[in-house]
Amino acid sequence: MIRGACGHDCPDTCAWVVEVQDGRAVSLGGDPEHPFTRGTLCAKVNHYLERVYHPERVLHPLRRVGAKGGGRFERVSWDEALTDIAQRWQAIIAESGAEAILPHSSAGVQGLIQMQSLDLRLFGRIGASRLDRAICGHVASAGLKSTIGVGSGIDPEDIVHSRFIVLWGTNTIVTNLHFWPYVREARRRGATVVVIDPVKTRTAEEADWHLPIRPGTDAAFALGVMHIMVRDGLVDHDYVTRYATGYDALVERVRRYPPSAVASLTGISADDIERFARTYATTHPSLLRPLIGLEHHRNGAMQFRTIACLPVLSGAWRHRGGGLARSTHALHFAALDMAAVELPQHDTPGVRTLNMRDIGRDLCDPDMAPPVRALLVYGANPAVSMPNQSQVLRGLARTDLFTVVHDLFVTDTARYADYVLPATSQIEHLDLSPAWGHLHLALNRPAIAPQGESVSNTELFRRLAAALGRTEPWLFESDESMLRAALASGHPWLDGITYERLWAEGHVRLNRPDDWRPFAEGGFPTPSGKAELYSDALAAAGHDPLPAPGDITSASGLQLITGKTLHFLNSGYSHIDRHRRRTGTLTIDVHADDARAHGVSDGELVRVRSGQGTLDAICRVSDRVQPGVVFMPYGGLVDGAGARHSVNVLTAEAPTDWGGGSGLYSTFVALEPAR
Ligand SMILES: Nc1nc2c(c(=O)[nH]1)N[C@H]1C(S)=C(S)[C@@H](COP(=O)(O)OP(=O)(O)OC[C@H]3O[C@@H](n4cnc5c(=O)[nH]c(N)nc54)[C@H](O)[C@@H]3O)O[C@H]1N2
Ligand SMILES: Nc1nc2c(c(=O)[nH]1)N[C@H]1C(S)=C(S)[C@@H](COP(=O)(O)OP(=O)(O)OC[C@H]3O[C@@H](n4cnc5c(=O)[nH]c(N)nc54)[C@H](O)[C@@H]3O)O[C@H]1N2
Ligand SMILES: [Mo]
Repeated sequence: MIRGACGHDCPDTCAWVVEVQDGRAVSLGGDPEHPFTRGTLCAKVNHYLERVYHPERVLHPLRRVGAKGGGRFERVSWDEALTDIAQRWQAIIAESGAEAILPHSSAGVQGLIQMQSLDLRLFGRIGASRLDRAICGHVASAGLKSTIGVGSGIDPEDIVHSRFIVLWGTNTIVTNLHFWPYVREARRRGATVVVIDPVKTRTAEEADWHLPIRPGTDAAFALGVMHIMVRDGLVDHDYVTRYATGYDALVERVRRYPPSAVASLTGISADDIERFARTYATTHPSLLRPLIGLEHHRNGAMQFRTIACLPVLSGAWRHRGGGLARSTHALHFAALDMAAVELPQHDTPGVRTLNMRDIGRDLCDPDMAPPVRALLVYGANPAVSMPNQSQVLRGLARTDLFTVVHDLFVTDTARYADYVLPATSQIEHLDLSPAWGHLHLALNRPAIAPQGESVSNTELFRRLAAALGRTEPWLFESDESMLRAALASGHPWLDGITYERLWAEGHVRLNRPDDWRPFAEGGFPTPSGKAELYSDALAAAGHDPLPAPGDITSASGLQLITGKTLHFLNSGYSHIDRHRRRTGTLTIDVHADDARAHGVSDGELVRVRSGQGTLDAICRVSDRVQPGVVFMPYGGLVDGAGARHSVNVLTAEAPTDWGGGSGLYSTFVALEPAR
């Protein structure tokens, strides 16, 4: 039995145990001793070994034969591949400078060193373009930071102490399944669970109260709630006076948002806004639990900034289980010594940063100086996951672009690669697994040898460094040595949590104090040290210094939400038959009124048209969506015409207000019968 942890981009970071016989993994199951995993995995990872031993897995370096996008490759040796890659890169560096090389990576493998260590060192050293990995979480963090100084909050496990829980733009049962038992436990102890989501998700169906809000209007809703709290004397003035700045200015601002006005913005009735505000402000502990849904809007950061004012006004932070609970990543990374892992002191200064969201635009920009001439994609599948898919594919199809993809499968992106290099699965490499949904730190031990000629991300970068003729010893540091360095931070939350202990026990919870209430007595890590209801920093950056509805996109058409699905992990698993069969052809959920207005009916193939592109999908007339909103599953799916398409054909780069993200859900579409 070998202990490890799931490496997928998911808040749960489950711990697992792998049984190996004769070098082959024969079973993989949830670790019953892990408090969060509780011995169960999920619809995807229950079949992880099918992924490991999948016949379509890339096991050797491949070189393209035929046209880009055709997906035809021949096997080559590692030596051939590395020699050619190094020569091509060196020629590009000589002609255009190292910024012409763009590494594009995401959280495809979510672990400490496989996600960001030797890659950052190598590319920082040679001065390649830097990547702003801002598609997920950055906007939420940036928005929350403007108000409370952090993007995290309380330990999510403390939700069991809460009595009023708001799952705000998160589909817990689908995307954060292992958190649901905690929600249920809180409910058993008497908590009310509210879901605020434009879509009646599985989570919304399970809630005590579902508020089907109009997309992108959550900040307006929060302003309405604060209006009532101020009006009815439901503000914790003692807390606000001691620990917040800008209250008087906020009071002026929220006067403009009486329930009637907010009702017409949000689609939530004035009565429901009144009831929510009263219950929220008078029930303690009360907890807001947002994840990502709110950030994929043009006004994403302002949405987070504004809802973060609620627990300040209510004083919810005083109570155990009160306040706000979002990603715990920042808590893990604050404890671990990341500088020792990334060695930023060796970075080439003054190098440009390109936002991952703009990959299509950047690859197609003839005026970019220097142009992107080489692309290395690892732990990401931008052909599916980034906005404006048609433009991304046009960029990837450029014959003068040299593309290398490191992955376990020939992904939609890899089909355009000059070289595809084989990556190890999570049971074949070593890593430390900080989680963004809880405070348990796990060590992922390799259970089997790398399959075929696959290599881990860290080994790939050691090989690339050697092929490029680099000799700095820190470009070749071993995995174990980097993990030990990260653990040796001296941070009190890591006291007694050693490599040896993790090796033996598999996972340990960070030493957060018992009854940890980070902001019970203020201490917000903002410039002023207080919760900033008015923000000078935002004013200086040219934003509204006060909470506001933000730019509520109101184009004509139906607003398209493209959310996560049960059987896929972003684009992952979409090529595996078991999962593909479950989800099948691309669908679009449409309210009956909209179906009638657009002349489309249930089960019919419809053409979905946005400003960016067109896609065919099967119409599902459904009361899961409200009038004016449609829902399509995100992932690599087969469209109505049998072609593989991403819903990102329909989305635009649409930069968020701040935080560098993309308003993926600020997309508007029209429908018509496809034939
Ligand atoms: N099964 C599965 N689990 C996953 C993933 C997966 O692909 N599959 N992906 C993982 C990743 S990368 C992430 S980031 C997390 C994301 O986890 P979540 O944030 O829970 O997931 P999303 O689907 O991005 O959005 C959540 C909800 O926000 C709602 N929403 C959209 N716009 C608005 C709005 O304006 N206001 C409100 N109130 N709600 C809105 C959507 O309808 C959706 O139900 O899930 C992770 N877990
Ligand atoms: N329309 C729409 N678009 C979205 C979203 C949405 O809700 N709607 N969600 C956004 C969000 S929140 C996110 S996080 C992004 C996700 O965007 P991506 O991260 O680009 O998407 P994934 O499909 O998770 O791609 C990860 C890839 O990493 C590979 N991989 C796994 N392990 C390893 C490894 O050890 N090494 C290497 N080299 N590769 C590995 C997997 O096989 C997979 O192909 O998508 C964003 N795009
Ligand atoms: Mo994400």
